[in-house]
Amino acid sequence: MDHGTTITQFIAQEQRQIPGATGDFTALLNDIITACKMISNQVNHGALVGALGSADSENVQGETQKKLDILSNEMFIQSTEWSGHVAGLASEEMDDIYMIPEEYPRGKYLLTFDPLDGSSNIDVNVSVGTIFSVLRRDEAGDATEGDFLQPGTKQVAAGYALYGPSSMMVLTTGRGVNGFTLDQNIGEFILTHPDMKIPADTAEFAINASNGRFWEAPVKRYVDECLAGTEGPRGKDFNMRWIASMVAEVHRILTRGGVFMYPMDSKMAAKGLGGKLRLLYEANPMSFIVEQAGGMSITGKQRIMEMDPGSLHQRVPVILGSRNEIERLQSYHSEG
Ligand code: AHM
Ligand code: MG
Repeated sequence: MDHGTTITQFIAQEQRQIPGATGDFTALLNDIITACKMISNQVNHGALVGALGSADSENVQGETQKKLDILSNEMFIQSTEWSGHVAGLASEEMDDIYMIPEEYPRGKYLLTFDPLDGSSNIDVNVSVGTIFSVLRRDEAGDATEGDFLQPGTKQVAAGYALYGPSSMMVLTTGRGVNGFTLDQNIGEFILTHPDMKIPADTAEFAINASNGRFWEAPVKRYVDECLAGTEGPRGKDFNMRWIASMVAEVHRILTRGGVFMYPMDSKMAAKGLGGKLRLLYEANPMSFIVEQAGGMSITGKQRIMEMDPGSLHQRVPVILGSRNEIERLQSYHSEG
């Protein structure tokens, strides 16, 4: 019986076309996939395995950690540290970079991840996800924090796992974007969404409107024009969504188009924050995926993937999605 193409087969076939590929990269992606299957399993079982609720601790950004944030982080480390493919790891849930233990060999890749994004949604059983990004490091030995501070254009691969009604993995290695659905019976991600493309036009946007009074003028103008509908300057009605789970929002945009915004606002500026979402393990991997699917991803004026990161947990404004809408938002930012 034909179960279709597994994600492992797909990656191996892709890598075979790259001259000089050693198989290290395929093996690293396999370890990441294993981590995501383990997290998917815990998320699916939820309260049955006592995984819900707060862990009574905070991460480096002062956010309360959920039990599943910590568990997912541990699963990611356990699945990837031993293999000899990574020189270091960095995660939303760890203050500093994670050094590979003495007993394991070091590899040529760096891995950044948000083990469970949107975790405020866990206890209410709404979709959450894992986001990851793979960078290269050419020197031997242990990684330093500085090695991770590469612009998003240097990413070798990026992806996310979405734990929703079905669990999915969406991946890019710079040759388009492909989506795989977890077949729980055989424990494999199967290619179900080949060559995903974001439609250039849309009539749907996503933003946390409760921050409206803090937005900058270009975002306020864009949203006001959408809300004005057929009578306004856009001449059409728009629909709005806010899941508060970036993986689920990006997945919707990859499936049917749309705009996602977590823009800069005066409330965050007053706290000295550069935005809500983190550059290295949220904004950059999502930008790589969105651009590979034909969309755009900017801070407002600037392409996110061209930013030079200043620190591991740096935050940035994020505006991404259907090309024609993001170009419009970019032009509003350049004017104002
Ligand atoms: P997290 O990494 O702590 O889960 O935060 C990131 C999440 C995104 O998935 C989502 O877009 C955003 O935070 C929601 O923020 P808000 O609660 O302000 O609407
Ligand atoms: Mg996150």
